[in-house]
Amino acid sequence: MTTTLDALKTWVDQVEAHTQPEAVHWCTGSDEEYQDLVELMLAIGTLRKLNKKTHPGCYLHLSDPGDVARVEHLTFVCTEHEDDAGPNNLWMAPAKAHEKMDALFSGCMQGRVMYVIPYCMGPIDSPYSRCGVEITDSPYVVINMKLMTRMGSKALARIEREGTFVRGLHSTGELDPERRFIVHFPDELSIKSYGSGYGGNALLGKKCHALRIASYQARQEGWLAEHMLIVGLESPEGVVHYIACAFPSACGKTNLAMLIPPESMKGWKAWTLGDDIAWLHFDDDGKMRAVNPESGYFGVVPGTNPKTNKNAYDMIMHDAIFTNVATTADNQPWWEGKGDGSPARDWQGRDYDEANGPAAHPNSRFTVAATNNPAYTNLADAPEGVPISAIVFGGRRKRVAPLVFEAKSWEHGVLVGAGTASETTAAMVGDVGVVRRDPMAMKPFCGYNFADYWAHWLSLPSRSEHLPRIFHVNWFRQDDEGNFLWPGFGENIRVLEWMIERCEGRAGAHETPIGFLPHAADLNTNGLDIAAGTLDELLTVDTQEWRDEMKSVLEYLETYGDRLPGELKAQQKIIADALDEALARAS
Ligand code: OXD
Ligand code: MN
Repeated sequence: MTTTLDALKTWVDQVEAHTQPEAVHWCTGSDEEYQDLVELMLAIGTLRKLNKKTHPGCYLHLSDPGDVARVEHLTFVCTEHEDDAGPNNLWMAPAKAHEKMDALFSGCMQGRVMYVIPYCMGPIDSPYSRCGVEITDSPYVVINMKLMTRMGSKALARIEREGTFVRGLHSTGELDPERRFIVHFPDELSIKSYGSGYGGNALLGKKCHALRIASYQARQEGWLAEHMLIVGLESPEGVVHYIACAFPSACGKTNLAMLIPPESMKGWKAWTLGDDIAWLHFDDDGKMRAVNPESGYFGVVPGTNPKTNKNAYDMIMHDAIFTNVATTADNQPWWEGKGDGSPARDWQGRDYDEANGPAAHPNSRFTVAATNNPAYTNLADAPEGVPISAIVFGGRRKRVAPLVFEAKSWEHGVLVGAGTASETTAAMVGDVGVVRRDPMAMKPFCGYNFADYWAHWLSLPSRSEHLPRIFHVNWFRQDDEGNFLWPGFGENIRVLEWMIERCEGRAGAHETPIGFLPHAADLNTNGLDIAAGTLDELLTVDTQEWRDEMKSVLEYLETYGDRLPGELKAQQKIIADALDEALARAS
């Protein structure tokens, strides 16, 4: 197989000449191709079959122990001017970056097969979708891309029709952290990634294309590429609202996207459209519509059990790839928080020994096609996407942020998004549990200067008169003893129900300096076992704490210097002044 598109053919030929693979394989995306690659990987030992009876079609991949997460400190955005990448990105001049990467790629595929993967991010026939081609020497990447994206012949046909595509070049190289870089050239719509086989670094359609490159493109074209799940909530009356939520990595996006309403919320249904990325476009009527560019999930495994996320638990019982989980004596996958069985071998393939730490890596992952999900809806493949009623920001905060509040306006909502903060998790290399600002949950993923990104968000009212309402949630508030105050998981639908009713103009709320909060009575707590005092605590905002938060947000925003949109500072001042007034009244 090859292509009729000269630009693609020329690029593939150049890469072949430069990396010198033993063979070139154009991926068709067929099931047979997937199976052949699985067999190849089983034969060379980079994939292991899991228990066929309990987990048919499931495989385990154990990665290099030094290659288990995204590497933000080795990820670069290479714009001509450093300021265009902004303080939120590491920057390298494009010419220097190409030179550095080309040296690494030189001859790196000798003795390996070079796979050419045409893929389409988004429904194959949607005007909102964008295509790319990833060249890689990793069969693991190919089989993951098969589950995660619409890849192969159909994508190639679209690329040949359109003539444009994002170029992603990847090699696992030597897996040497000293020779590992993930670099993006947004102006050229290209990505070069070397030295890592880990998902976010190697499956280039995901973070590299669908967020970093796409966010840059989206600004030019007037849409948004966001780190958001998309969930549809159907009320007992059959009305469906779609909500897009941005939470930082490993803060429960997958769980919320797949939530199962509790028994006591009779008649409610939830549909998963996406668990990680949303592309938000405007239709001809100015309505915001979302498509999920992906067609599968690359989710964090630990903590997944029938109580936390039954749909996920069920969907990974078959036809799933596990990366860096442990295994039981009878070769079933095992992880901390599975709630069943015990580990015999850990994620490095060693006999399990508690002294070596967790049996499954805290950032161990599953890869599955979206259609495995019992809450899959074929609207996930609808070219026109789904209309978005509400946008939700949130983070993992032990204190400060209440369970939920609604922004007073779009502009205020942009400030709320820009001020999002979370305690760090195992999804990225570095210390766990440190509070960091993660605006719109895009800190690791925005492909250009955050100041310009916020200006783009702030410009949207000029494109649409029907922008969604913006909310902020915090499922993770704790009491002084470190207990979570809110039960979370399926019960989160109660908070989403309040949002939906706000969108429909039905739910009560009271105005506070930080936004609109529900009274305890505005939340549907029928059948929920929660003490009145706990609910009050969840909905309490400590004025002084939020004043300090606003000061810290301002300090953060000011690191963006002159490019920071004045509107954002004006919004911060409105909130800070209102809090000062409340403090003065109280004293
Ligand atoms: C992810 C992440 O893998 O955000 O989705 O780290
Ligand atoms: Mn993510």
